[in-house]
Amino acid sequence: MLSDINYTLNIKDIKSMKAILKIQSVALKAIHDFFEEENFIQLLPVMLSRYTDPLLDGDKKLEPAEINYNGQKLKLTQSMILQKQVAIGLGIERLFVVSPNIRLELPELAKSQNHCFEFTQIDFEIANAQLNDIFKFVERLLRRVRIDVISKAENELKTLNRDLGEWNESFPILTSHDLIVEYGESWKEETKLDYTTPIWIVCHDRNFYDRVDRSTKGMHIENFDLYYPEGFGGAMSGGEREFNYQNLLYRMKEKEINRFEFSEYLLIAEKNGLRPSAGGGLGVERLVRYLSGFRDIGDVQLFKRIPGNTIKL
Ligand code: ASN
Repeated sequence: MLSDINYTLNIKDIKSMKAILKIQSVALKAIHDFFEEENFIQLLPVMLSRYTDPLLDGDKKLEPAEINYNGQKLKLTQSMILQKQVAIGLGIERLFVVSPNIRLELPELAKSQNHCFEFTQIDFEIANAQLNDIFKFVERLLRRVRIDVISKAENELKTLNRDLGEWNESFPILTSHDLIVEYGESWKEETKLDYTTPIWIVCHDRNFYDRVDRSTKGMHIENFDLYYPEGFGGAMSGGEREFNYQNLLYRMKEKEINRFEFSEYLLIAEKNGLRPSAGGGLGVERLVRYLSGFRDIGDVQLFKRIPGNTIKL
């Protein structure tokens, strides 16, 4: 019986799920079309590697999952940032990957309604780009997705009673410092970020690969998050990248990262194999959640991967 299957999968309403999946298909097609028109090369995802993005984003999670294969310990991808940097260094100047990530978030994060321990991101990187280039590019990309969804998934939006509203031409830019002053340290609680248009939030002390500008007074970190309007929360993160060997070593030390775990990456950097670039990763499930107007990320995954939940299939 279909109703029994729905029960097993925790799908509340198959009609809504089909509408969500149609919206997701239109969004993915718009993203692919846009990247192709903008002369990006699509790389295939990597799922296992010697080391992966250590993340350092403040969310509590377990160590990256590891498997033993042929006498090697390999980690499941948390993000392809390091591979993106190396590919840029090889001269692939504009690239994107539809990249599955495994992040073993602690069960308590289920209540954030914002995290899946397995999800997909559209990870992209542009050689010689700076934050402003990325902002303009993503604003155009998301506008394209929005327009395509409104025109090609009109019926599905109606089924879900979802009105995507209007957006500003360019999205406002705030700093994490502004938000701490306004809301305190817990500014990330998305309900507080209830703007009518997406917003950029810059300068997060996060990862060793984020470029730090020490030329201005204090320390400015050239990275960003993008938040959706209406309190739908985080859309993507990214930044300008550190590519200089000495700076990378310095940042790893600052972040208490064991440099020896990243030996090949650092060797490439030491041989001047990395180049300036910037990019980011757009979470597909979070995009679909926003487009279809659901609050809980689990509601838009056909096969849910919510922290702490028992996997049914
Ligand atoms: N994809 C992100 C980036 O490009 C990294 C991440 O997902 N942690 O910066």
